Amino acid sequence: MSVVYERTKGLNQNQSIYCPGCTHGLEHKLVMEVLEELGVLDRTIGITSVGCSGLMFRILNTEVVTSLHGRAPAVATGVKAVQPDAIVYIHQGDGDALSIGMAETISAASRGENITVIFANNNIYGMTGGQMAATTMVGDKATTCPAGRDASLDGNPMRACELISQVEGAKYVERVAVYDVPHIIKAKKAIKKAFQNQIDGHGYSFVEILSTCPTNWHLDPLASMDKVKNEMEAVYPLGVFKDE
Ligand SMILES: Cc1ncc(C[n+]2csc(CCOP(=O)(O)OP(=O)(O)O)c2C)c(N)n1
Ligand code: SF4
Repeated sequence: MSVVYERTKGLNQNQSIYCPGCTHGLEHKLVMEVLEELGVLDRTIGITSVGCSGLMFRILNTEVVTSLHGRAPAVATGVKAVQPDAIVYIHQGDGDALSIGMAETISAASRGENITVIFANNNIYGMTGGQMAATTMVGDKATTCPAGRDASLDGNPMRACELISQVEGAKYVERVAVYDVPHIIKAKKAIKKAFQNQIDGHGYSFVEILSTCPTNWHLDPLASMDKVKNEMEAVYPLGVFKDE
């Protein structure tokens, strides 16, 4: 009998650290499969942000460096500088990348750092219990906007790909989703391209993945996937924003 599917060597045997229906785990799996297919698992260093995915070191078989909230781009820059042969990537949430870490995100893109960013946009601060994030959509409820985000009071949601694609140093910027198999396949292709760019020395690549947080959205896993498809995609359109 031939083997048609195997667990990627990039994931260890530990139980998932995420809530049921959270897409962080699926995103790690895609990243690890890509790194294994590219043959670079043993020279990859992941940089965690602060947020739920900050615990990714528990389930990954790659090296992982933990950084302070919002500071993953600076840590990734330093790691790449001292280990230029390492494949360095960041997995960070929207609170980390676009709120406390916005300056770092834009600066790393502007410098054209040869790193890969996997940006999980789940519309909310997950780890700390569901506060409004820079990405929270107008009308969506969070603990800090219980009546729903009001643009006149709280500002408008920030669109990462639209912003970062305007930054000169950014080379590849794409937004993907993972709510069904065709989209998962597309997301994996984008992730692979982002890592291939780094291997080829092309510079800064940014992949935004529309993600779920069933726990703080107060939805079950299937309804969460539907929300991404029916609501998030309208505010955050999928596609390639830059490919130089
Ligand atoms: C300097 C600092 N400020 C605030 C916090 C609290 N904090 C921890 S995680 C987090 C937000 C995480 O949200 P996000 O980046 O969207 O990731 P998620 O948990 O949703 O994956 C905040 C505000 C902190 N750890 N450090
Ligand atoms: S709180 Fe949200 S982001 Fe964090 S693990 Fe649970 S579902 Fe995922």
